[in-house]
Amino acid sequence: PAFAYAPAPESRAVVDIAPSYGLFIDGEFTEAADGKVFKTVSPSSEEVLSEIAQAGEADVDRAVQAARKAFEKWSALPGAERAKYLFRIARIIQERSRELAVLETLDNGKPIKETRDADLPLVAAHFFYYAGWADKLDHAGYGANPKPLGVAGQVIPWNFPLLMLAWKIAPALATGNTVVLKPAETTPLSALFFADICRQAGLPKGVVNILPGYGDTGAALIAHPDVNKVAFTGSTAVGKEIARTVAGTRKKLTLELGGKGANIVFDDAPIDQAVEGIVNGIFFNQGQVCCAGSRLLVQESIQDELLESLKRRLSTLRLGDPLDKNTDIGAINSEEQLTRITSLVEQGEAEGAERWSPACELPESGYWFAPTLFTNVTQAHRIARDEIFGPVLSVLTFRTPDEAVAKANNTQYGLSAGIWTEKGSRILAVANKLRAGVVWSNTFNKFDPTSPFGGYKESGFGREGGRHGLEAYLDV
Ligand code: TXE
Repeated sequence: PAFAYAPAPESRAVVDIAPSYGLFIDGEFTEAADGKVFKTVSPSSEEVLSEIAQAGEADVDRAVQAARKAFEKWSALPGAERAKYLFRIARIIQERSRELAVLETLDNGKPIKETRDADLPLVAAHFFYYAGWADKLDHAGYGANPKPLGVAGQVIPWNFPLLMLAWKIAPALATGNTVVLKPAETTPLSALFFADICRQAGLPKGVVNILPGYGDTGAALIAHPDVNKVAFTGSTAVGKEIARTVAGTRKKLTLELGGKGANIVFDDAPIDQAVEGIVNGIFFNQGQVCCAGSRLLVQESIQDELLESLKRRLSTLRLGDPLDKNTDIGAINSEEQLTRITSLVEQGEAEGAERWSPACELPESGYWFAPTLFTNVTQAHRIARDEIFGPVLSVLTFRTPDEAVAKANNTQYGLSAGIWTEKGSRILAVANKLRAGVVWSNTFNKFDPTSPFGGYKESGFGREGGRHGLEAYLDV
């Protein structure tokens, strides 16, 4: 059975976390104008990691002015010069990746296996990839000499703190924009370490500014009149609020919001491979993934066999100390998120779905949720409609490919989907009918900087990654 591990203090020593951090404005760490601070805690132990300066309106203004000033010179640099800085940043990220992986695991709660093997390599890859574009913008398909927009105001969530930063900052800098970024309140540390990396790379002052804070800091940033471009990843509710604020201004906007991805398993799928994909699809990062495969659509004839294999596999998952290399399931990022997950799961039970979890001992301190499977789910159930953003899988069945497509598309969201079948023709036929920004076949949760990512419907608009990711930061 899954069980809790003892802490692994030796890896904790890899990273030196200061007792307090300032805001990063114009190349310097500084206190907030009003002196406000907040604490960031480790969700796996509830240990206070550090005290962080909390940016208010005056700080937002200072940071935007710094970015505006820096824009003049930064945007005028030849692309090849901007590329040098981005390559340098990418290499420092690689050099410091052990430290950054431990830091991210401490602040976010996700397993070190993931930060080490997924988050950090992808963060570096995004900087390398966009560094490569900086001197080739004339060849990006937008005509000669496309222009940067100016100051980008970027607000990111806590589920992939450093990776979301990379998705936002790398294309912005490559195209000649400058940045003011607000990390999520529960995970400010890796963004502040990134600020240090910018200094180490000799990035000109003001090109990147980091403003930790809560939602009001983010709201002040996107409303600032000198911000030219707003990029947001987070909840659909806040995304809509931001769209309202930006409406009627000349700011460009991209939104990457929630999802309710369907993982569709046909009766000819390789079952063992599908089970691994299903587990990865919903338990990677404790299911706190916008493109998670949170709905399993299984063809009725193989339901029993698949569920039996899936339950057997879930019983081998190890939940516990995220710094332990063998841990599969780490902590939920915050008490609020744990409450949200718990409440939706309770509603699932109240609505009549059948709940199952493997035998699992949860650590006493920290925020934890056992891997959970719901069967007897109908499309009307809230657990089949709402984004849970936790390690909770809702299982539905279908009989025909058309029914699978109809059910997969029966959602307000449209971010991701997966198809499991040995038939290539079916992959193409089904994928073309799915209203989702990314469709994986016989795999799930695979990311690559060369590939655009983004949503249909209430999952947002605009694309990040790939050549398309440049477009969001250019006047073409
Ligand atoms: O998101 P918020 P929360 C979904 C997921 C989760 C739910 C709530 O379903 O359960 O959202 O998570 C900043 N103006 N996703 O409450 O509030 C905030 O400080 C400007 C999916 O954490 O949207 C943080 O930096 N900014 C998502 C960021 O927005 C504001 C990832 C995200 O927080 C703001 C996260 C405002 N008015 C949650 N209010 C995904 N697409 O991956 C808050 N913020």
